Amino acid sequence: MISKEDLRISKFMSLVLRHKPEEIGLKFDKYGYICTSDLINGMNEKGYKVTIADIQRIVIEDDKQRYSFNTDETKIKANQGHSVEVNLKLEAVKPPNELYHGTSTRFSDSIYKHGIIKQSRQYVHLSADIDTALKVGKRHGEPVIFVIDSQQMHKDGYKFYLSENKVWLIDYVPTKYFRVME
Ligand code: HQG
Repeated sequence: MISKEDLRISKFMSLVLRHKPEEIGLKFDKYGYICTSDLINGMNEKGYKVTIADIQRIVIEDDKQRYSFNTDETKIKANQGHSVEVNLKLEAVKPPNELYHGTSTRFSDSIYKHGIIKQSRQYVHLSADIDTALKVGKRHGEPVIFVIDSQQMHKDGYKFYLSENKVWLIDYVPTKYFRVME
């Protein structure tokens, strides 16, 4: 189990590494990396007392493997979830026959009407298993799971990407490719 303090640190890291590097006066390089020492200094200025050892521990122990270093650990990035355009160097890969999107029942009507849209993020996030999709859905309220016919989408030329931490990413899912899970 992650400690309360590590959770607090990790949440701030998510904010900086996915959405707002400017929060600590930084910018992403084009691949979404920032300098590890700049992250540590910036976090300390914001009152998060972190050392390289804390960051290394969080990167290794994070339950969803949200972050990764470059090989010499001088740079760090988030593996997915960005709202800022970054190049994650992902190549399109063949998806499993079905994927899952967990969301809240309050979005169902709009999803049936418009399809699954990426909203503020760089991609729509899909899960490979039902359990994970359920957890994602519960973050938003009463959960509902949409089953995606990824096999047909792939045949029809849609591109699927797999992030380093195994989240499936896609630009958009039109309504004809999903059904609600009973
Ligand atoms: C919904 C977490 C209305 C969509 C998770 C979702 C994930 C629509 C919400 C990652 C819609 C966006 C991403 C439409 C989609 N009308 N609502 N047409 N199309 N939506 O948080 O997938 O713990 O940006 O269903 O585990 O929930 O942060 O996306 O409910 O992997 O690492 O709009 O974030 O990871 O919400 O979650 P989000 P998400 P972390």
